[in-house]
Amino acid sequence: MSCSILILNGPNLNLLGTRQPEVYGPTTLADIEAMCNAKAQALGIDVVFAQSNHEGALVDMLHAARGVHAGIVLNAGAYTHTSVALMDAISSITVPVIELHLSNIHAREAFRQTSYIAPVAVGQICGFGAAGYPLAMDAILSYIGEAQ
Ligand code: CA2
Repeated sequence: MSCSILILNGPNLNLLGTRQPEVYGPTTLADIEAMCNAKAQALGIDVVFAQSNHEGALVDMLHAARGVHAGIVLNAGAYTHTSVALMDAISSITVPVIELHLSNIHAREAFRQTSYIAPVAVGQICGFGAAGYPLAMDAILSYIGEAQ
């Protein structure tokens, strides 16, 4: 059976490329999805790309990943800095999660330097803009032993 990974995006990331390109870059989420699909095809793996502005919907998608996806790349957006619910959801599934951010959250406002995701993630990639997505795919595949 082919390996499948979930790439999950949180609030406001649907607006990427439309505002604040100096912070988040000019690339749209659709561009990033196409990049991830092309990489998955080249690697011979399956990828599901999703986005929601709703915390509970993100929790539901994390739960639904059990038994379906071998790993998850999660850009939880601003919920990174607030959501005990997402932290508990990651803790309650056995699917490994890589935390991802476009920007370097450690070089920004103090409130962005706290992550509820980091303590329950395998690791974190941030500060590389859209290029972080394929990097995070490599990271989760390496972690689960599917690196090619
Ligand atoms: O750097 C990241 O990837 C973030 O997860 C992006 C979140 C931010 O709250 C996190 O601290 C870091 C915000 C995403 C907002 O995306 C926008 C896209 C276009 C215009 C405005 C915001």
